[in-house]
Amino acid sequence: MKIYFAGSIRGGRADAEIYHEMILFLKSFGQVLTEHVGDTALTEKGDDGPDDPYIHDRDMKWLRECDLLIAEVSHPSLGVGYELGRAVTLDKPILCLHRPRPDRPLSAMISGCGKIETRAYASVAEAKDMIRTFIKK
Ligand code: 6K6
Repeated sequence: MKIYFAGSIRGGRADAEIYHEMILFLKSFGQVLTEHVGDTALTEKGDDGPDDPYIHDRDMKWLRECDLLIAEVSHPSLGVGYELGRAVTLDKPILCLHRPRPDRPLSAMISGCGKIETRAYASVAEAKDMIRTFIKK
């Protein structure tokens, strides 16, 4: 199974450790195409890698190839929102995980999308249960 994990990069890396834990867990189900998203050494500023058109085209290829997309959306990211929209168009199964915050409600374009399964979690252990249930469906 090919899994596309989406999480904030240039949007900010405050949740990088959580992405890392989720990706480690996802690897027990299959191949995570976007393992770099959970690299805790990666900062929002680091731009010493490939150029942006390369990143976009490679990630879109992976998005087309994947069997499902799991996104952690507590920390808002334009790139993750873009990936979600594209994945909806590609008819991919999508699970969006977030830690609810009263001062920062999830975008209605995510929570209101019938093709995106959105789940609120409090702990990574709880998120892992949600991931397991989603993948086994
Ligand atoms: C590292 C630091 C800054 O830029 C980089 C290299 N960039 C990326 N490499 C791989 N995937 C990326 C990169 N930038 C964005 N993405 C994709 O968009 C990932 O799959 C993430 O899920 C999402 C993050 O978007 P932003 O807008 O937060 O960067």
